[in-house]
Amino acid sequence: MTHLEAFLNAMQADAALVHRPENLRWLAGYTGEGCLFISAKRRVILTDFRYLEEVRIQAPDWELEQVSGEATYPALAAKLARAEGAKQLLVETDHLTYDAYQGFAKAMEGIDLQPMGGMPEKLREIKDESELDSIRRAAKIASDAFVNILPRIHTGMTERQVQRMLEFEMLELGSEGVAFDTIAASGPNGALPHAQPSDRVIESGELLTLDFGATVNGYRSDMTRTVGFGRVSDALRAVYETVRVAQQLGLDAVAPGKSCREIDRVAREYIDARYPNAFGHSLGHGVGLFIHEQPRLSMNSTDVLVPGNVVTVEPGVYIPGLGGCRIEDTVIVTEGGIINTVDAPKQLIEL
Ligand SMILES: [Mn+2]
Repeated sequence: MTHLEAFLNAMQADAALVHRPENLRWLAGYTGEGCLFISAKRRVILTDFRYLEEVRIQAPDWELEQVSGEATYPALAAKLARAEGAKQLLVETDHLTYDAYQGFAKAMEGIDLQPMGGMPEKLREIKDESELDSIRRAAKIASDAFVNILPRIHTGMTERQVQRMLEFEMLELGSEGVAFDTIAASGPNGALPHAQPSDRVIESGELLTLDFGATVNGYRSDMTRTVGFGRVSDALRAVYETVRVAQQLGLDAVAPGKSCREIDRVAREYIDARYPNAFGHSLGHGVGLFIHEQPRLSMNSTDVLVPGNVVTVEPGVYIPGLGGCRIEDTVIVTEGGIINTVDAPKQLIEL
């Protein structure tokens, strides 16, 4: 079944208007601007002059409606909805701005605009072979980039210098761009789970947490490694070892049919017993066209893993004043277990 067929099967309305760029790519293979109008009979890309050629090349099976002058997005979408006799139209209310929504609502008086809800997100949870291939290629680029720069990073460099080196290496290896803002957090900055790289100079005895990913065909990868510099203290070494074991426990727990909450619990209990209140985020998340997708490995998830899911396993320990450590892999759930897309080393490296 194609993504579009799955979408039509799940669509509880006469028609839908899709705006998220990632969903345009997922449904139509189209990477330009604009939106999609989808009904049982019509599949239409609405866009402007700049993208007409992209539509013809990337989505030859789709009809095209050109936005221009009076023919605005709301006017064209309303024309299509009325021509189809649509009574309800799904829209991404969690993506459209208030003003954009008002524009469509005004043009479509008499048509019931309804939230699309989590429908496309739910469908995107299960990746097909071509999506998995892109994610694996992105993960390999990131892993290789990390291994390649290890001999070149050293004390005296700033976090931002390491960030630039890592990102440049991923681009050199074929990444379309970074999957998200790279995190490079050294010393006490490691206690901030989402620290922004700064001009702080890395010193001997410190840990450096690198959280980064590459992008291939719009699909992202996600990995984190923490490395040491010089001789790392016993306190930091113990933090590292706790996270490493917790991450392995989490990986070992991932399998089809397993509850996401249970997987989170296994890693969390191990850390909580040693460092109470030091692991405050969830264990992992889905990865795909978005860096954060469903399903989530978290305390309040009700999801159960199925083959085709792609999730991260990323426990961490964060101790204000001392520092922190996180280790993360992205794994594919298969019929028989998992495929780990990340193959970079996980023992404590002291540079
Ligand atoms: Mn992550």
